[in-house]
Amino acid sequence: MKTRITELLGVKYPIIQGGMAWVAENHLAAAVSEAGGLGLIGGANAPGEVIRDYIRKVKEVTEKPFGVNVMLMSPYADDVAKVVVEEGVKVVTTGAGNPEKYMDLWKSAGIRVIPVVASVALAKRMEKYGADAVVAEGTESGGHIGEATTMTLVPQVVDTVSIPVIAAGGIGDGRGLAASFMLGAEAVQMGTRFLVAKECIVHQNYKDRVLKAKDIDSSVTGRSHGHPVRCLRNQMTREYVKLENEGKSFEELEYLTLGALRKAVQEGDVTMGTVMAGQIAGMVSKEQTCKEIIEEIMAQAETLLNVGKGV
Ligand code: TUI
Repeated sequence: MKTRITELLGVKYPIIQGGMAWVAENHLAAAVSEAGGLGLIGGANAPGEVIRDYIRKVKEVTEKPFGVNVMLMSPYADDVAKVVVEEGVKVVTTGAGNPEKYMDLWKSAGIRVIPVVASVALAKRMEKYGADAVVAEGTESGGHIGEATTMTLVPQVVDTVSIPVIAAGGIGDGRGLAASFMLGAEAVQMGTRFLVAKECIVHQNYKDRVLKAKDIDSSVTGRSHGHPVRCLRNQMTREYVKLENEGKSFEELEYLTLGALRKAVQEGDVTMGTVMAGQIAGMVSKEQTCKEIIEEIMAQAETLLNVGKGV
């Protein structure tokens, strides 16, 4: 299934793994890339040197292309932005902000730059600033989210820009990939399905929570503060949303989320930790290797897309 994205990135399959904070480290990124997708290291809130170490570790185990996601709200974003250039990373995606100030630096280093956008306006602006492609991420996603759904955002971005569009948010199987292609996307980005990959280092409690999740098990914290984050419902989200509804400020609620993602990912605290996952969690029901996940999705999507061609 060749598209402008598989050509641009030099990958076999049009599948990109989301650069999930604390989750997408060297093991997951390397496994996805080895399996023919594009693995991403999630920059998250980590210092540049931590990301440098991950980059070197991925290079030790695969010669396939991989990328780094720069989380723009991170206090270390400037630092990570330089590290990707120094380490010769080929692909950078960005999240949770506008990466304009880094575009010249990255483009002159020959990096393929793919901002994640949650609106048509930002997609248009990114194209103007030289982005090679955009990820149009719907509100079904886990983590930091925008308002528009994938179904509405992707075709509107496709209609607006000429660069290729990657769909994200609520995609977890071959049907999601095929549907994204119908909307005009040329690849998909998936996070939640890779959370339960055998190579993914998240705590087993986190994986089990995702595997047991039902369709309506996610909740959005921080809407009233302009920092909406989708995660699976637990004691933390219930307390957060209750206090938010009582009008508590972002600063007053920070104690609930500080370090909470690390608590869930590393310590397996799925009661008071932040269990970021997308709405597709209800459909993720088995642990597989990255290779199994990617090959299963591709086989299913190819069958579905060929039906339309009368094969
Ligand atoms: O970035 C993500 N998802 C993330 S980042 C993250 S780490 C985090 N942890 C706790 C609190 C906050 C973040 C977890 N998940 N997805 C890409 C994404 N970008 N979704 C939405 C956006 C976005 C939203 C508004 C991008 C740009 C934007 O506006 C920029 C502008 O200036 O217009």
